[in-house]
Amino acid sequence: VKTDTIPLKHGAHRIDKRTDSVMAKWRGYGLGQFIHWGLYAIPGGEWNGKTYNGAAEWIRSWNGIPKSTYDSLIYKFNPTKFNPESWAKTAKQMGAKYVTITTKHHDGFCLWPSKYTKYTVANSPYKKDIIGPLVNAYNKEGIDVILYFSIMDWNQPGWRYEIKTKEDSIAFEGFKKFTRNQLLELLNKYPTAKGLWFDGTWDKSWVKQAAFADELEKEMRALRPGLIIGSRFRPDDFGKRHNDSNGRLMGDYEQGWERKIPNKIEDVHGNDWDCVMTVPENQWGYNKAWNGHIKTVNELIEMTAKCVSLGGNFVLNFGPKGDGSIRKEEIDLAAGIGNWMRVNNEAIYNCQYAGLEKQDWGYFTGKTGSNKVYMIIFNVPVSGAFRVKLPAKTSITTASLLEQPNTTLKVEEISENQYFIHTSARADNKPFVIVLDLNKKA
Ligand code: FHN
Repeated sequence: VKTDTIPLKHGAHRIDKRTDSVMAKWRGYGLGQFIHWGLYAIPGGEWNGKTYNGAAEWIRSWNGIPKSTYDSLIYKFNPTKFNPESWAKTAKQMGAKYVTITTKHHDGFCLWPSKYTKYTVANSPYKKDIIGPLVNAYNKEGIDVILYFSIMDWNQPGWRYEIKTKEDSIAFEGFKKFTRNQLLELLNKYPTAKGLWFDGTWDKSWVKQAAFADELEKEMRALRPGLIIGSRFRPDDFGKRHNDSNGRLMGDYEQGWERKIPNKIEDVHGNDWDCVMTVPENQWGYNKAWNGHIKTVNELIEMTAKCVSLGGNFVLNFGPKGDGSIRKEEIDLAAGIGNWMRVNNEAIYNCQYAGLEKQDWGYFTGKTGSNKVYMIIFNVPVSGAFRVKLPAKTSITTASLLEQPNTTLKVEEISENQYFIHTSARADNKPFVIVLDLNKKA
């Protein structure tokens, strides 16, 4: 048991994981969808014929673009092909159990008609709310919604990166009020949202707001009991983020796994976590160019399996186009992942770390309170035999393929608690799942 050595007024609120049903459901999602959509989708990484190689949603910060010119993209926001039902169907088809949607990214443009700024959909040619119809469409498909919200807001006059003068301080106090108003507005407007996914909280100005952020977090949780908030929201008394100065996680889950996945269970320190991943190297908003390596269906399934095997959720990002349609590459990936998920989702949904030693063929997942463990296979040994090591007093009752539950696979005990599972050669080159029924002797 860790003891806290540094007295904190605004440190972690809890020592262990949440045990309530909302969080248990979150833990069982396994696979999610992220959506980055906003004005940046209109230029799509290109400005006056020049390609911007950085992340498309950051194009406003590119020196070549006057800020006011970027901000006037609001007058071009008219996504005539936006169809929330078809977005939700794509996510459903992929097998996503939750979606995280950018209500406001760093540029400050709000996809809902916020009362607190003019920089919203309401003042675009489109005029209508985007978030409400999306929440309804996803909920209708049985998909939970988490609202992404960037604290950093390039459009707000009160936003500061650092507070250096009295004027900065006055401006930033106004900005804090605005932020609180917007967050309470979102929670009141979209009451079925399960949580908030914060971003843009790394600047010197915000990391000094421990008391304000702590109070606001408590207020939001009181308004929406069960609300899920990750570790990117508030700093502690000393400006530490994610983990407080005593090393305890601040928030319901670790939000540090962006475009990277832990390698072993020790890396996650017993926390809940999600991994958010882009399809190319680092593009969240729509970028026409999509340079470099584009992840394949099999890679993304492997990432999903790896995350679940280490107790996390895998969240795949989509960057819809400015007209509201989703690019073909993303539709195809969703379909490909979905084809696999339809057959094998038992090894992903409500699954966790199985407590077994990792082997070279892939990843173990398991369900709490079940005797079954799943071997998600990505590398087939030339011998066709898959090694399994079990803890003492545990043996294998049966082994079968998840896709063909009636076939029994040969289990060979090679030494105490070590086995080979034998399969016949496979015609395709797709990941597959072996189910082990274990016998745990008392
Ligand atoms: O700067 C953003 C980036 O554009 C994107 O939204 C990602 C998603 O996790 N978050 C920030 C970088 O951490």
